[in-house]
Amino acid sequence: MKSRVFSRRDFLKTASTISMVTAFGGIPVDLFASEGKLVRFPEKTDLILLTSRPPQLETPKHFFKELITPNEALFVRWHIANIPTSVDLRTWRLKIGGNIEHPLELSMDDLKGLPKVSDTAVLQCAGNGRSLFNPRVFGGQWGNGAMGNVTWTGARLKDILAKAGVKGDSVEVAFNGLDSGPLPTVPDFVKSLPVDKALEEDIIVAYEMNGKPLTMLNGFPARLVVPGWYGTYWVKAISDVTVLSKTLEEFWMKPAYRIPDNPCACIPPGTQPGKTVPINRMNTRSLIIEPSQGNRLPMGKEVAISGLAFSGGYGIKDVIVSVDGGKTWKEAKLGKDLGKYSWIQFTLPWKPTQKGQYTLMARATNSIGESQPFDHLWNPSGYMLNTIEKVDVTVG
Ligand SMILES: Nc1nc2c(c(=O)[nH]1)N[C@H]1C(S)=C(S)[C@@H](COP(=O)(O)O)O[C@H]1N2
Ligand SMILES: [Mo]
Repeated sequence: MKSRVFSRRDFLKTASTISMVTAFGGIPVDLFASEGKLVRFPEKTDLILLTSRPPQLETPKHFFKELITPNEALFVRWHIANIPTSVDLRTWRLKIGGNIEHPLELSMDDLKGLPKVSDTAVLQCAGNGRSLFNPRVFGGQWGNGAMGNVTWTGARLKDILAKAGVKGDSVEVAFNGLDSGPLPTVPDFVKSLPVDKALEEDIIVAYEMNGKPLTMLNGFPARLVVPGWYGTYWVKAISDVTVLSKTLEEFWMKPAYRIPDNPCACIPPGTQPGKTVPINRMNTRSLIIEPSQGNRLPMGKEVAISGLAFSGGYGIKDVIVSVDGGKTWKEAKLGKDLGKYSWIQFTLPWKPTQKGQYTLMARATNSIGESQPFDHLWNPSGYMLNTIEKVDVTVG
């Protein structure tokens, strides 16, 4: 039986160190917030600080050279200040209630007794890249480091719900974790999925990340994994699953985390949307990791333009790369395929033969033809950024 304990003091110690540094701010020149202040929280390596209470920590760019994001480097995002700092597995239970036949309380051993499944899946915050929105929008000013690719292992939500017996008139399934607001007026972080979505094969209650127990900050002892969908649904430190016979309309589902109800989830910059829907599946993205914005490259020497691409559960068909600001394109070579929810690495060798300024671009297309726009699409919450990025380099 395992329990993971950080004293409140450990956290406070970290927090007080942090309060002495200046808060992260400003729009990064690079598309990653490489300029931000680094901090180290329990079980994590040095990450870029956005806020300390609640912790919002961004992954530094160099970790994106890796196919799998190490546990200690995965970004951290909590919404409300009282986050769990220790969980005792002797008393922890996952409670299943609401519109079901048999209320359940599962221990970690019960959960581990269910068929064990793994998904390698990108976890990405809906607001990843928000600092690049113009006009600027409210919310955490993330660079592009609020994402990671992790192998998640746990029990299928579907198997858990089958044990509980979901009643026929159910509409949604809601998920709550052990975190709470600092005051009763701060809404608890509760999210819901349509019942058909919740019963999909690939949704898991994960108790391992990359073969190890979850880190405290990434949701120990268990979290929801909704492959292909934005991180907001991946409820951490999960404690309650409640089947509902109506739509959940609490704060974190409405008005928060909603997008304009149209195919691009976008509206003219600065305007207000009409109808909105809860944010859901991720769009297609590619990011150039090397070289970086502003790099100087030698002439006549081959370099690799490399990066990663992913889409909301349909796998990447191809990535094309331009070195002339989008006039001409070449298809990049794709790396090892870890499945439709994983990101895939791409690389294109390039030997510049003339001095000058070059604008590198990458554009991914998924297996159902979804791709990336050339222009910034705008929405008032700064969600779903997937513009084709430009990386300017100098040769010679
Ligand atoms: N309990 C709980 N789960 C949560 C959140 C939260 O605030 N509380 N934030 C969500 C959001 S918006 C994101 S992007 C992911 C971030 O997961 P990570 O901290 O493991 O990177 O957790 C999700 N799960
Ligand atoms: Mo998020």
